[in-house]
Amino acid sequence: MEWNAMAILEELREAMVDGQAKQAVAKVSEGLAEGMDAGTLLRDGLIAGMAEVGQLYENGDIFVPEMLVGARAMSAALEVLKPHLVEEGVESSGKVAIGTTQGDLHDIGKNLVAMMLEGSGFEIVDLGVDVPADKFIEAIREGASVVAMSALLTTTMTNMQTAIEAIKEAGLREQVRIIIGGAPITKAYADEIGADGYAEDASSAVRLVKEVLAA
Ligand code: B1M
Repeated sequence: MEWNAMAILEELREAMVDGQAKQAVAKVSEGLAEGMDAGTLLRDGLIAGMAEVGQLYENGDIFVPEMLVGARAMSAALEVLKPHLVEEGVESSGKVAIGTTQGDLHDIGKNLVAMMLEGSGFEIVDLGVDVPADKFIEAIREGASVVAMSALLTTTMTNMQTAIEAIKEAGLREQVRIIIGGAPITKAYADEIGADGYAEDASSAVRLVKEVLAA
């Protein structure tokens, strides 16, 4: 990789850690103007920077407010990247309702998954964060053929199971595919709670939605 591209990625990571939204937007724009790949800016700049923020928090070197400004910087930079991450002009291939599970306010990963799915031609119903089971149920009744749930906390991942049970009780389980993801989630957990699949990141989520719809 060229020196300038490496410097941009380093400055992007620093912008995440320092919570500098303007700097993050400027560096993403600069990278794109230099011809850098949107995936590289996302993976080696934004996501790497966010991982560093998480590590600093875990070590007690920063606290929630710093984590929040880091997240704001990432969201601002993602808006600039969005048109470059998504392929335009694809016909709708199905309706996906996506949301962060009840009690959980983390939405960056969920938004990224939604963006990539949208860019791959799926119609997205974004239910937001802290989504209770009945919101997912309502979305299925309104035609969602896939429900994608995200959780970032070990304390909220169990609400995925609660939602799946509620969907079963509502008699809707057979007509929807349910997939899950988020940092603490594993394939084993997806199997345990009766989800149809697990995706590790946003691009595998796109593959997974295609797979479960074809099954
Ligand atoms: Co929070 N937080 N946080 N936080 N936060 C984590 C998750 C944590 C791991 C930090 C740490 O301790 N190292 C820790 C959880 C520990 C645990 O449960 N094991 C934690 C904690 C403890 C908390 C609070 C409890 C802190 C407090 O208040 N004491 C609190 C909880 C609030 C709540 O939700 N009720 C809290 C709050 C916050 C902020 C609000 C400050 C902010 C979120 C802002 C926002 O999202 N708008 C925040 C942040 C930013 C983080 C970290 C630093 C970064 C998360 C992130 O955005 N990552 C995080 C540490 C970390 O992850 N390293 C941390 C980038 C994002 C692109 O990755 O979300 O993993 P990710 O998404 C990936 C994949 O997981 C996957 O694809 C995405 C793209 O590749 N994926 C899916 C995600 N969802 C998917 C759905 C799918 C498929 C794939 O559907 C099929």
